[in-house]
Amino acid sequence: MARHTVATQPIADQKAGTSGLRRKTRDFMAPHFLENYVQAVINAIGGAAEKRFVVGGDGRYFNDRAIQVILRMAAANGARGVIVGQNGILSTPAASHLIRKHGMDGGFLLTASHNPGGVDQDFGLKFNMANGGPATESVSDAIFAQTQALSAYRIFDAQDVDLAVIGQTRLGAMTVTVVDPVVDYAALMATLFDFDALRGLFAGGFRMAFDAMHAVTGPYAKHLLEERLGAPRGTVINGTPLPDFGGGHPDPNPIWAQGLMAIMAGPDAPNFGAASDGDGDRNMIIGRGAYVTPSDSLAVLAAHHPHLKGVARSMPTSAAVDRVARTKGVACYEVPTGWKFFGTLLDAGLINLCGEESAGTGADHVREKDGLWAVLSWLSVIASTGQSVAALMAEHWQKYGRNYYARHDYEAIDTDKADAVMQALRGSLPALTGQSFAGLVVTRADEFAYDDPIDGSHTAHQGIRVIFGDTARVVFRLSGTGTAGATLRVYLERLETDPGQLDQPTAAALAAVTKAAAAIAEIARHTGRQAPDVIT
Ligand code: VG1
Ligand code: CO
Repeated sequence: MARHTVATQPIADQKAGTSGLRRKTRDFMAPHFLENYVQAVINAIGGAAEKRFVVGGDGRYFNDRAIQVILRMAAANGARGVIVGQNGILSTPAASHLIRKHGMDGGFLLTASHNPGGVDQDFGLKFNMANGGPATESVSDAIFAQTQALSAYRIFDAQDVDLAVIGQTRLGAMTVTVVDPVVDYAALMATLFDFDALRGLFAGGFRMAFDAMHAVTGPYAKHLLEERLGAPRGTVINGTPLPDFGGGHPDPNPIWAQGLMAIMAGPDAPNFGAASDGDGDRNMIIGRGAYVTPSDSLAVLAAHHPHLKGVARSMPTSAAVDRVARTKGVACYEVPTGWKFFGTLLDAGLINLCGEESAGTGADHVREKDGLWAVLSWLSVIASTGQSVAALMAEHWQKYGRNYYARHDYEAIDTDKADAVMQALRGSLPALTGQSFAGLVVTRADEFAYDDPIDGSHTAHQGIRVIFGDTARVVFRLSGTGTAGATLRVYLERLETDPGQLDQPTAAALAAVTKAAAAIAEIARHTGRQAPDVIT
């Protein structure tokens, strides 16, 4: 086995977005692309000598090859050991847990999350730090700087490590420990939830459907729900991870989880439905005739939390959770989009619940959002209250009011046109306050920037906010996870507190805000798009 130092050149544009580096799979497969990025990560963290890492991914196409490259590079850079999920499989929250449990120095997570998989689809790599959470902005910046200065990477010439067999092997001086991807994560869940109560729920005839979307959560959900909690076989659907996720987007929302939506709308619908994404960090919650928006889900979990310390949400997430926090007298933080911004608050113990409008909910047990944790949290609320999802939502809205919410995505727009929308919005900000659109008066308009209260870091350009008094808001933001052109996200929200107006169709409830957003941003004029591609 020989160690090589391979000469290379910087590859343009290896800049991580909201959550790691995401590119077309063929880009990742191109000569030096993956190797350059991995070496840049290693350089940015001061080398890999004597360090230990977790490596695993969501099972998408190229996962297996990429892992072998990372193992050979870690060994060649002097790493002491790696923990790898069997067959290269680890959900993102499970990887976060392994990093924390074993005091590792970080983790390489092979995933493009909810993006589709396959040779002509998307691939991605996230680097997580010793706290188990995504690389912070400053580490991400350091990695990017390394990608631009790189002249060589180190790699071993070696046979593939057999990742099918649990146990320990060696790659040079580095130990490779192959672990069952589910066991430690399931053990962690057993410490967080009352499994007896949940078993009682299913023993009493409660039925659910969990859509793993042919992605990583299949084995985790089957073990936890069917084997540990006694839900009948077949509760987990699409439960075998496939390299192309069955051809769909493993994105748990009403658009992409259509099969589950159909089951939940059917005559014999189970009591509860849920889904998770490619790498297992997102969740969708649905009851009989009751889809729960992720923003509402966060608020309901906050309301029923037995010992809430503080909460946080990403800026575009609705203010539903803010109202719960106010009632409970706990702090509520507003951070930029992306889980990396929750890390310092969780590490400091200021919050123990956080979430995003994009189907992400989590807590302080790991440093990633956690799809199955959210599902078990909901099951726990249902078990302890004895109420249906619909009844829980109705009660919640009666008590706190309802934040009607929708996100409109305009996908794969020319980058120039998307930038033009944002530039024009930025330019219009100073004059917006006081103007009226569709009967709504702008009381504040700004571009969101964040000062982290713990590490003092400053993050700018995190979305344009246009606020209409206490009741309505629209946010415009460009996605940082796409791989083709730009995606413009328009987040619409309106608070309704009239007890007789809590059951409107969302589109109707948001009609005025939607109209105002169109007038303010002139998306059609800048992009030629008359309507969004996806509404969630
Ligand atoms: C999206 C979501 C964001 C989430 C990110 C990663 O980012 O909006 O809330 O944190 O995906 O989620 P963007 O920049 O496209 O809006 V995951 O599950 O894809 O790692
Ligand atoms: Co994800």
